[in-house]
Amino acid sequence: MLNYRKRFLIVISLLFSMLILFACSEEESSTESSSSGSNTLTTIIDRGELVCGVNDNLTGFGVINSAGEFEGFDIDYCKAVAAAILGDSSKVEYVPLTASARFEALAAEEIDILIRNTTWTASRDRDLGNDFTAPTFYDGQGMMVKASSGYDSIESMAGATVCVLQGTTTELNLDDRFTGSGIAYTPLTFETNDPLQAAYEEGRCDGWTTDKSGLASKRAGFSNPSDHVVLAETLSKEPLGPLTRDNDSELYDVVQWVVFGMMQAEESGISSSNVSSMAANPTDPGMARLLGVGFDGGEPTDFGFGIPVDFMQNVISQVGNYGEVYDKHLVPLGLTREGSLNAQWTEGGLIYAPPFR
Ligand SMILES: N[C@@H](CCC(=O)N[C@@H](CS)C(=O)NCC(=O)O)C(=O)O
Repeated sequence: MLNYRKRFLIVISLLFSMLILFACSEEESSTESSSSGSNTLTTIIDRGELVCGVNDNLTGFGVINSAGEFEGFDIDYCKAVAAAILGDSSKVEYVPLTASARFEALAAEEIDILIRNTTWTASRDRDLGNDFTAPTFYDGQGMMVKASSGYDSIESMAGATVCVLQGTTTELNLDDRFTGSGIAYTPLTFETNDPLQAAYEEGRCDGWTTDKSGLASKRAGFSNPSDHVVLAETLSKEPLGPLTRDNDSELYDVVQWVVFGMMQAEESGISSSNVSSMAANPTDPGMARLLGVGFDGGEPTDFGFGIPVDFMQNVISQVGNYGEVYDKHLVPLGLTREGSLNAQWTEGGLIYAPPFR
């Protein structure tokens, strides 16, 4: 009898410890899955809207137009991502950010993605915990001076005061270039662009340095652009493009392949005006894979992005291919593609998409 009771107790305590063990391992695995990086793609789908961190003060890239709407090259990439994920390019909440606030806003999950003329660098990629997609615009830093100043090179600017924005690569490159070459200068730094521009116009600084695309944009906004000259020298490499948080690979992969998809569409001759006929009748299997349709009676290829297989059709019909977006926003600033890094690879540039296969 005693023996039976003892056995019963052993079985009960064994069952009990197994229960505890199971509960603990459950807890462990659930913490593990929640700490293994968030899935912002799911959040965007559930919310029905993409929250995009942008610039609101840079004509051509991100600006609020006279109708009170955001527009520009970067804005079109926010729209493209929304079209890919949600099937509707208008499902975007734009969050305007200064250069110095942008990375914190992304890390704090105030935005899903940052598309704000942002340069891909090692420290921003690694230390700040971001993931950059392929660049959408290859830029470089320049220096703008008044035409009347007589400055014609960086070397001629010894002793100059230079206006620069805080929290940018610009600030660091400026010092590399001047201090590195033993050229004395005084930086005048600003948190936002408008007071910087005022200081430049009032002559409180002799030069204004930033990305050459930014200088083209600001120069075009002056009442008399020819009063200002952008020096020929390019001080740095500024590859600009979208970024997501580290370990957010579902969203990252979607953004990356939207970027590539727009490049590939241009290369394949698919534009907003012909995408529906190309999708109805693709001329080759590669085009069918890009547009998420079958070829010659076959099934469409699903790359497993977790969004509709024909996502690139929505992107191209609602936003356009790379060339359409570039021509619309950047050509008016005088940023021609021919002979630049932003030409297609087939024309000597760096705009190149890996295979959709
Ligand atoms: N690409 C550089 C510079 C980015 C930047 O903030 N550029 C300035 C001038 S092109 C800008 O966006 N100004 C608009 C503003 O801050 O209001 C970076 O990522 O640090």
